[in-house]
Amino acid sequence: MSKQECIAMLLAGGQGSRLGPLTRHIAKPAVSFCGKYRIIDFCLSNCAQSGITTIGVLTQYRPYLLNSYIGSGSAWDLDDPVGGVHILQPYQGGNEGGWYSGTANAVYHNINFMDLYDPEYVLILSGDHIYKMDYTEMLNFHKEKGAEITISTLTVPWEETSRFGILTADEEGQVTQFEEKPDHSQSDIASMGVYIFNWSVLKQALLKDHQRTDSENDFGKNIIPKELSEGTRIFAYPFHGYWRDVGTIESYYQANMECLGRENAIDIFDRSYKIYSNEDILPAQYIGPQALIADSLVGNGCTILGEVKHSILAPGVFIGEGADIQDSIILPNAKIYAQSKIHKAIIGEGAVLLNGCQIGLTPSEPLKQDGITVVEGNEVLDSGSVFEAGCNVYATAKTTERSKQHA
Ligand code: ADQ
Ligand code: ADP
Repeated sequence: MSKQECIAMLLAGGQGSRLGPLTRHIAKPAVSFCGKYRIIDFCLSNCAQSGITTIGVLTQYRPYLLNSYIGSGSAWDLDDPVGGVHILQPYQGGNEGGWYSGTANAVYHNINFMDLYDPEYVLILSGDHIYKMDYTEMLNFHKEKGAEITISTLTVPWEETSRFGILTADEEGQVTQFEEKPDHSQSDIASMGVYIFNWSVLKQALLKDHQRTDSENDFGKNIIPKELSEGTRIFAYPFHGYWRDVGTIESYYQANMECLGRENAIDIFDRSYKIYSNEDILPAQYIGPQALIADSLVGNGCTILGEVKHSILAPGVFIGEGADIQDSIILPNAKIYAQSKIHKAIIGEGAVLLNGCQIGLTPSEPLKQDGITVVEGNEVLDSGSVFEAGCNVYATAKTTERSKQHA
């Protein structure tokens, strides 16, 4: 295998428990985004634009759709004959293998894969981030600083610091302090969870971490603080563009909706930096004679007979006559039949809502989840089903019935 200067390891395998009903059937990075993409498209497109064509995708949870979606990687121009995109699933057997316990453990289990390419640098990425970033600029920064580890950073609102790894750096950009998700933060500079490591430093760090019985084998909780305490040269690379971690229902909903506002959103219309996707080939949208559509993004293969306002419809969605969709995200191939009303909701991939369903219209008491109602993928809701605002439909009565029958 020939040597590569920089390869990427993409953490795509977490269970995504915070996205709840949307990831019941699909791994988080394969969840649809913005009427056209799947979340992983952003990282894969960034790699392609940065000339990084060897990527290990670390996945363990419901990998089938992710596997078939990534395919050969050709959609992102990543079907490199030397490198390419490789899906690395955990394996059982011998003393090694088993489920990945934490982010660092997932990378540890693939040391052999990285050794095959003998890289100078390894870029660690998360599969649930929406952003456009040329990683070559970060790599140049890493080289100029003589860093051993570089963390990509941005400034976050003070009230959100407890969601991130928070750091302080000196005038040169060298990291002096790092704390994972602190209760009380002294700084508003956050780690994006995007790291460049010198391969020799990463390998040693992973081997040492694996020996520690008190480690959770996580980059933010264990590897970075430990390396900092041992004097490793860690630098903070300041990123200034749009970046969102869409790992929760609220952040996922918000990042989608920001695309409608167009300001303070990812610029999906910028043709000089394209986001590629491996969408199915579908026919053009059909807009019926009574349909009304405003302030919305509508994917290919949709049929719209009713009204759609300030919403995002992914490919293959059906909206029946007299249906009314507002402030909502309808994921691929969901079918909303006649006279159904949907406000501020996310309807999961392949869900079917029969005639006259009402989702998110009646306020719940007290209002939950910022009022976002979620219907699980592949769920079939009977005619006239009513779900109050903020209701997370993890399992409807029907699913419970079905699972009882199978038990
Ligand atoms: P978190 O986002 O909380 O913090 P976490 O969700 O644990 O980190 O994992 C990051 C990525 O790795 C996610 O894409 C997740 O799906 C994936 N992942 C998790 N466990 C995995 C496993 N066992 N195998 C494969 N993939 C796995 C991190 C950093 C913070 C930083 C934030 C920025 O720890 O310091 O501020 O990211 O969002
Ligand atoms: P969230 O942050 O939404 O809870 P993550 O993507 O961070 O989701 O993953 C949650 C956790 O679930 C991770 O720590 C991961 O290691 C664990 N996990 C994912 N898949 C499995 C699995 N198949 N078996 C055991 N644990 C898993």
